[in-house]
Amino acid sequence: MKMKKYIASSMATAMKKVQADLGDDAIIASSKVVYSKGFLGMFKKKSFEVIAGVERADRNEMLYPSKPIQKPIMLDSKVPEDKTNEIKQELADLKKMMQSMKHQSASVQYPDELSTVIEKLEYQEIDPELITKISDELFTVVKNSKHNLTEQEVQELAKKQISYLLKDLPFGGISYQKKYINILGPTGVGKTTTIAKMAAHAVLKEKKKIGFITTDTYRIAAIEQLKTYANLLQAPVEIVYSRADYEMALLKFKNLDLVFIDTAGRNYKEVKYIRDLEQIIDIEKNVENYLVLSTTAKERDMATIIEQFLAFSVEKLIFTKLDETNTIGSIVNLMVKYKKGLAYYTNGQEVPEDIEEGSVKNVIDLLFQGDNK
Ligand SMILES: Nc1nc2c(ncn2[C@@H]2O[C@H](COP(=O)(O)OP(=O)(O)O)[C@@H](O)[C@H]2O)c(=O)[nH]1
Ligand SMILES: [Mg+2]
Repeated sequence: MKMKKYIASSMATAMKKVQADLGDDAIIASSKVVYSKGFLGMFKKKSFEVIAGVERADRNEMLYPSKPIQKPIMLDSKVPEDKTNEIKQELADLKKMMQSMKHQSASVQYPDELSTVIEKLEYQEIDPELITKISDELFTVVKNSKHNLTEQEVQELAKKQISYLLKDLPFGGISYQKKYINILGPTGVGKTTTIAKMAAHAVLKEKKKIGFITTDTYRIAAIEQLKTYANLLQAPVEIVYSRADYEMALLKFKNLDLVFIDTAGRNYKEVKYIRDLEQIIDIEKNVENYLVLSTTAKERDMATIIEQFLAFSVEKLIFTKLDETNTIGSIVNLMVKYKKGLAYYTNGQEVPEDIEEGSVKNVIDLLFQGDNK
């Protein structure tokens, strides 16, 4: 069977093309949404691609099919019995796909200048509910505007909407009001590297006398890594295996301005252990807790981690590895959902330079990056 590709701006148009070209006996081999590359991944165009063909008694084609055909859906009514279940499954899948596209196709009704902005937010994987909220607001403004708004003007309005969502959350790094900086988060997200960046700033810019405590004693390499950074900054390190060690460390560091605590939240038990340790120092008065998350993780998994650490008074999050991803909607989604602020984001492995303090402006610039360049 010869297969042909049909591309159109909507699935319905693609199907019409197939029907006009091949008639009612057409077999759909596959259908999908495709995105054109666009500039810096921002100005992508969405289209629908359908691969279809008609059954012909072409022996060579049957023996040497040009392409493998994935479970075809028959459009004619003469369907063999044993295919019924398969088709039912296909239809269920198709229904699911149509449902997931419902929101997207709704945005097609919006004027072009609005759709482009909405597509950018979709590309960044901003929560569909938030997008609906933002686009409804924008649509009202566009509709009631006396003159036709440019895409740039609509985008500025979208930025204002997002600023509004973030307006009550805390932003920015260490306050230097509290002595202990407790860095929480799962292994591998970049806690130790981020601590080194924060600590370097505290020493070099703020001229603070600092020390490090690590409770991450699981891997020798992790201890050595912290020691290396501490040596560079000529700061002491205490390795804590027990509650007694911990109390001793606090005592040793009584004359320091700032103490960074590197933890290892590997599982629930460990979280409890750190929580127990935290009881020793006066939590409310002396500790700033930061939870570190990697933007390369799935949003659902990041949410689970935030929930795991809800017992701690974490006000602000730190997002790492922005250099390894193009989509940062999860930062906005999680901040809004859990009402957490943004202390820092990091964008590379270089210590101390690859770190920025969080601000509403920074988040918005990251979301719309690629514009104005
Ligand atoms: N690309 C990239 N890598 C990072 C960043 N921050 C940390 N890393 C790397 O992630 C790995 C784990 O970092 P580490 O600080 O040991 O994580 P920890 O286990 O949470 O303490 C190391 O290879 C770091 O160099 C970042 O912002 N971008
Ligand atoms: Mg570490």
